[in-house]
Amino acid sequence: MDYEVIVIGAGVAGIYQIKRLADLGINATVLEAGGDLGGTWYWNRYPGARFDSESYTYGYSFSRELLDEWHWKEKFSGQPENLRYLNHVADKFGLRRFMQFNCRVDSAHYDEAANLWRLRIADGRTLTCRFVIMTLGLLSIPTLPRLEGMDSFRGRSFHTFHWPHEPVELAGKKVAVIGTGATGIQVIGEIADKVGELVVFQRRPNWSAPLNNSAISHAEMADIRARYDEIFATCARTPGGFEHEPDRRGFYEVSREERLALWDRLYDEPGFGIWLRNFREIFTDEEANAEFSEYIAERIRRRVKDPVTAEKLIPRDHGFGVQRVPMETNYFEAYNRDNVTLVDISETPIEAITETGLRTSQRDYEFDVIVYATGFDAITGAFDHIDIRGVGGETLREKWADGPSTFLGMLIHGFPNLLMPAGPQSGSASTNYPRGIETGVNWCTRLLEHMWAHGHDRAEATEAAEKRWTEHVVRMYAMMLMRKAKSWFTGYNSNVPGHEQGRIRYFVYNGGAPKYVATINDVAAKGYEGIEFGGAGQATPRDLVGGVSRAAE
Ligand code: NA7
Repeated sequence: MDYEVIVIGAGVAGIYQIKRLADLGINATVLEAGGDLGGTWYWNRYPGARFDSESYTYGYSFSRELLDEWHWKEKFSGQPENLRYLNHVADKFGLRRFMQFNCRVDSAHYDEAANLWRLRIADGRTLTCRFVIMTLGLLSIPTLPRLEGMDSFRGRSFHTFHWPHEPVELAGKKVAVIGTGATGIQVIGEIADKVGELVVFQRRPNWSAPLNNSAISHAEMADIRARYDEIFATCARTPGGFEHEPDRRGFYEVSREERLALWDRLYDEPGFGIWLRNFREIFTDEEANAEFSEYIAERIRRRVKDPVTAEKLIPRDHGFGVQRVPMETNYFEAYNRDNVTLVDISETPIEAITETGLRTSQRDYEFDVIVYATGFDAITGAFDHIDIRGVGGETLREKWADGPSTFLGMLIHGFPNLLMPAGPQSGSASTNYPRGIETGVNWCTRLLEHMWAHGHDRAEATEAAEKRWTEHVVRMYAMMLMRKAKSWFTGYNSNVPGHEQGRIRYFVYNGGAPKYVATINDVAAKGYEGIEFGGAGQATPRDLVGGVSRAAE
């Protein structure tokens, strides 16, 4: 066997996972498809890419020294700085030597007789391991529209995820942006005043609100450092894993004036407060949601000068917050500029990409650059891209064809020794990712330690436990207005075969971080109820699991 553990993916989760394994002296490696570490922050280099989480709640919490030495320069830090941070973490803890880059895993097959996983790498190698840990990212498979002529365009075109590493000259250029999700909204706000001409092709508008970013001074950072314990404790007790706590007053218990006062305040505050500090009924009660959505619509009307454009930017098919809320900087003001045009492609669809631009049902456009901000094959897409086979050759792709089923979002019946610290239906999928990721990695690592301590060499979620968890996840959707929205939260993607119909996929756990953590801790405390173990009953000798591999040596 080549490794005791192979981790797939060197993003925020993979970096922390290998740190934990390295500390334990386990023979482990990380395989990463990209040319370097960083995951989301390695790939998404488009202008305007930044956190929507407060930077200091996004960073790792596991090392006091790291917390004490890192200065987040902005409340919502941008991609270059975020990538620098992840590199700093990897270098500080000597993790790079466990990582293999440009290493795409094509398949992972469980060999029942030998009780090991056999991974085929795109470079032709086969690697074996006892445990495989999937830290693949929830939004790591970008999806492009299926439009005629896409290869014929003679200018430059790319998905935001594949934004080139070298600077892209935009000054004076005619630029198209297709898509107005969180990504499109970041790009548009950032480039509107830098390009010659910008045409935004919008299929459905999204509700969004100001990010209200600002710099963090040395004095402010010193204050944040002094409060880190308190900050992480707050994140741990809020449903979203942020500092933002919902307003516990009942929506209907306070007057309309009090509601407006709260909303006026939240609109000017930084970050997701407008979403997560709001009344809880916004997520569950149609009327409450409609009243708040109308409040935000008024804000849009006040910011966008042309009333026709303003109305086009106001969503009609869903209420505020039932899809992931994009946070914006100068987004609505972009449409007040003479060089920016909004094209509603629900009225005039794109018919084809041409050699010189694109054609809608109404007219031809010429562009130098076409930016596809068209989203991702979310949550399960990265799993579907690897040929994963478990017991009896069952493929995960088939098993999850109608949506994922998991135990705690971390194990899958029929796929022993495969762990997902931040998998579909886990607590991290709907919360401030790194907070959920640390929880998931710690839990998976503890499970492995438990197994090594007891000489277990096989762990598999029982069918009953998986069914129970999945039904629990499904039941929680019943309360959420989110179930009605066509968004990646529920598995909708018009560019992925089988995902166009808006049939709900129960992707995320909606019970909130505290309940999730309590549940998984309880499972562990009860001796991993719901997991069947195989193997001896005495500790695995250290030399069988140890001797951490140093890929780069
Ligand atoms: P999203 O939120 O899935 O947004 C994708 C956008 O692209 C959305 O406006 C889509 O319109 C649009 N889209 C997708 N396919 C097409 C085609 N074929 N034609 C026209 N328009 C299209 O992805 P993002 O990258 O913005 O955000 C993903 C997450 O990244 C975000 O939530 C954060 O967590 C970070 P639609 O609404 O489907 O009509």
